[in-house]
Amino acid sequence: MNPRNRRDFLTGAAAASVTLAAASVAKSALARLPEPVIQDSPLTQPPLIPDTGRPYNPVVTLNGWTLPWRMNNGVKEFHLIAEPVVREMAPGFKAHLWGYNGQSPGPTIEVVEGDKVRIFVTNRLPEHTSIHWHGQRLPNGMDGVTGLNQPGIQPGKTFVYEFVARRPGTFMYHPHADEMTQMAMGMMGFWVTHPKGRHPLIDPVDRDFCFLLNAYDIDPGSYTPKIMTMLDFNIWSWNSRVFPGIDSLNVRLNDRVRLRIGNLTMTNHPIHLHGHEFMVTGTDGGPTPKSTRRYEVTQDIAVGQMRQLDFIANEEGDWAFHCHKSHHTMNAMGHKVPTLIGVDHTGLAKRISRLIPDYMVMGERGMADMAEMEMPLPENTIPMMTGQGPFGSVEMGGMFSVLKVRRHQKPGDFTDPGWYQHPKGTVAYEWTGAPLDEPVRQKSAGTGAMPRQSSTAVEVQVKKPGQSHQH
Ligand SMILES: [Cu+2]
Repeated sequence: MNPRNRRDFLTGAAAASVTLAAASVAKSALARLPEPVIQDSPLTQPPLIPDTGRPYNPVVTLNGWTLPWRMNNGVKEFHLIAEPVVREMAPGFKAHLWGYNGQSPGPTIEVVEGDKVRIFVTNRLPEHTSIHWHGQRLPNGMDGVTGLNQPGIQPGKTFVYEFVARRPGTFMYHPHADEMTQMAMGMMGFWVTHPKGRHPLIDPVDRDFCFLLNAYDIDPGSYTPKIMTMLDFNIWSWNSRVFPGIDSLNVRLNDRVRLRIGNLTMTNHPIHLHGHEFMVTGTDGGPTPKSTRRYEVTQDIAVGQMRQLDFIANEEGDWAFHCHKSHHTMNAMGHKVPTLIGVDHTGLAKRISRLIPDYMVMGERGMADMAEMEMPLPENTIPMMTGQGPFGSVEMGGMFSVLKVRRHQKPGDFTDPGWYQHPKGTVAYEWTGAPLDEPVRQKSAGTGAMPRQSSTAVEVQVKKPGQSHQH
């Protein structure tokens, strides 16, 4: 932006704030800041229908919300407050995080391609911060890297970022100041730039959902993430919520649905949708060329990446939607339990319980028991795998939700329709006919390129639950 444009761009009151931002914010300037909106609820808020500026179809942020703006001489003005927050990650489990405007992640920012945007950032953290607008084309001095592009925003100060949202797509924002701490504490948010008018590569959709993948290391019974953890996180969340605290994605049968997902964890997540195939219609660089699109049911999302997945929700039901790394669909506790499948504790447990009355054996038949048990848990901890479905425990945690496709969901209605009522004869059922005979096992030594080498059978000794003899 050349100096002349810059003068045009910074008009009136906002220009005054910019001048003051690097020093202290005077009372007169504060009076002119856009009113910061603080969100108290961790639940999914309805889409924010734009009442000023170019029209667009708003997104729905899963367990989140969109930040309202103020239009000031053709500039969209937003106000973010970086501050400590208490985030309910699931009912019964609260985390002490850092975030923006009352929640972690911060609010989603929605603008339209070509919009002039001014974002005021007030720092109420105990240390300096900054915001990097991940993926955007912008003037170098607005890129938010502390020390490189700007000084850090000191506690109590407000800085102003200004740029034109030049290309449509899916973006994120996060600090670029003491990043290890501030990201581990939950400072991040989503950004969507909608196309102005019809775009050849961006189809209009009926429902547009977005959320961030994030992760924390919070010991059972505690509230604050450990910030030194590099890879071994124990809370795998979508928008700082874990199953069963993640809201379902509720859509109408035959809706065109878009899922925008950004990854600000320290590992990749293969995101898997049941019952439908989607196409990757957008990546970090914006909409994908049509020639590159193909149907998928799982999309891996690497660290720092954004992906936009489009599909038609044309199968009714309650469809699982989750990260396919099985440890990422579990909550804390799962990591340090040894594998005890096949280990018979009979006798041992009885002897130990004489010494420790509360002693309980875990994992002897697999871990599913954990989901059913009324196990005593430390305060502020939710079970490793839980969540009641219509047929019992879903045995999930972490990065898991449900896509609910319903014939009678009204257009624009995002409320939970309840569990799917399966038509008669369309649910897997128990076989009640003749019992299983011992199956005939293949005894052939094999032929061809790789015949069996040894005639000595090597067998793993397996002891099944409820059997005292070996077999
Ligand atoms: Cu994952």
